[in-house]
Amino acid sequence: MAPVAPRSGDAIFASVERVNAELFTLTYGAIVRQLLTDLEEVEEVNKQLDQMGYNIGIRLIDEFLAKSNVARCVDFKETAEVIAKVGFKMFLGVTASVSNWDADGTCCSIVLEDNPLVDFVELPDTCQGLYYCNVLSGVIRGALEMVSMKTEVTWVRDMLRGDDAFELQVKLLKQVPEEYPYKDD
Ligand code: MYR
Repeated sequence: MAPVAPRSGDAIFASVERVNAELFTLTYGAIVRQLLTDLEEVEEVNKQLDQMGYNIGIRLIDEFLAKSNVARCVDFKETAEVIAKVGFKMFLGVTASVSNWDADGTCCSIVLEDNPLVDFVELPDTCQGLYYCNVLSGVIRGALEMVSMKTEVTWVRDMLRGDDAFELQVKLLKQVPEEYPYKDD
């Protein structure tokens, strides 16, 4: 029998629709708990979750583009809507809304009312400062980097910290021009 290779984080994340959602949520919780045990400092756990998300995002974008059939977005506003309405639906089973645009259309909020990652979660006082869902900010950052957008993604509101919603601020830092594999001569 062929050996069974362990599945990477991105594979687990991308196949959420095929696994029991509760198992997925509990598995994510177990990963966070283990990181808290191993790393001790919540700041380090935040960084690690973001990095894990980034590693997922840079792979997940291929699946997203292949399955969603979305056309190239005309601007960052359209990209944000696609993430909120198509991306979150595809990978988390919920939709989000986009708001709080700045004047030049390079910074907005993605607001989640419903977040399956936090079902069953209650943070103890020792976890003050933890961004439990930091994997999501990393996923968005990684996915957008693969379509030439450097972004900064930060949490503004977090229901686990007593806020009334989950809100991610997504800021476009740089749009790298696409490189084509051939030149017009
Ligand atoms: C384009 O090429 O212009 C389209 C870009 C769409 C980027 C969509 C990125 C999807 C990220 C999914 C995040 C899911 C979080 C759970």
